[in-house]
Amino acid sequence: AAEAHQTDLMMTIMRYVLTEQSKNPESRGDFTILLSHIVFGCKFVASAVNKGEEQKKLDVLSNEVFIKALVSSGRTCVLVSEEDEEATFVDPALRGKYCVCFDPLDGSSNIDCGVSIGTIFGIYMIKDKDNVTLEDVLQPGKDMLAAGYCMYGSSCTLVLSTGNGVNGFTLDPSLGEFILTHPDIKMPKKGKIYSVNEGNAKNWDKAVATFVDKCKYPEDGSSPKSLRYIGSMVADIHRTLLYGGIFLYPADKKNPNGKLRVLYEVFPMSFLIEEAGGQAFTGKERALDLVPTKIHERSPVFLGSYDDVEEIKALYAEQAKSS
Ligand code: P6P
Repeated sequence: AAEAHQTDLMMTIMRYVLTEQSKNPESRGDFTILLSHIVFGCKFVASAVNKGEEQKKLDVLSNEVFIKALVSSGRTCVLVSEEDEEATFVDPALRGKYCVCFDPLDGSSNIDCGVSIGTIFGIYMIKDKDNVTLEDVLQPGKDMLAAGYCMYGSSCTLVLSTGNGVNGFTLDPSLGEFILTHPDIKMPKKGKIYSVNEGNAKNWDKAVATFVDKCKYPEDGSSPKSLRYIGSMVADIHRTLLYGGIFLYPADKKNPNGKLRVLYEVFPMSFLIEEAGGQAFTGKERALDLVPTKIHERSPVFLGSYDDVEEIKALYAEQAKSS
């Protein structure tokens, strides 16, 4: 008991990652170093958001901070950012073995009204260190090694998975440390919430329209689901992870590929949702099986509690048969 007392120090995100690293004896700590630079970027953005910087400056500032932090980590070789039209190929002298796809400040249009926004990131291992190409970031989401988001709201919460479940860490500003507050997040198998922009209902396909109708007018006499839609993906997904339910950003007649970006919105969130026991579906296939061809391509996405996504999959299967 005395020993336990000695070591029972609070779990910080870096101690957690080091514990994970120690499970792979051959690991040289590169991933831990990469993650420490991502954590630095999140702390920097958290303080800038709290200073109430105006949106335009914050968008550019957060992108610069993450690009500089990732390059200077010496552990990356290709970076894809929502803010940059082209991928960043790291100078060979500073090259490492990881690729990072990220949205430095997703939902930033919500800053001025105080709605939570966030950084979303996904991490891949490059295929061939001596031949670094765009192919290294056009891998299917299932090949990601890790993914996470940092939500900047009333508190700053970093949610991370390195492939062994999902853990949430809350920034303690007095310590400047992310402390484990949500260990091993697991989603309810079925939820009572659906999350979609109903303003697009006019343009939905039959499967989505039927699914949403069933949420509002259940045929089995159960009570209707609640609609919760914040319009900031990190906030909507954080609630979905903790409370369950389903988040939908469907294709519609105007946007056949939906709105959300594959590499740094759909893939990282799908990775987390699956690690927490849920599912992520594009309307055609498992989201993480998608093989992107362009770094800013979009995809429709339905993600959340396992049973809820099963229902939309069944409706798309029916729609495919009758089309
Ligand atoms: P809509 C924010 O602009 C964003 O990229 C995501 O964070 C969010 O889920 C989505 O767009 C909201 O889109 O069309 O409902 O406003």
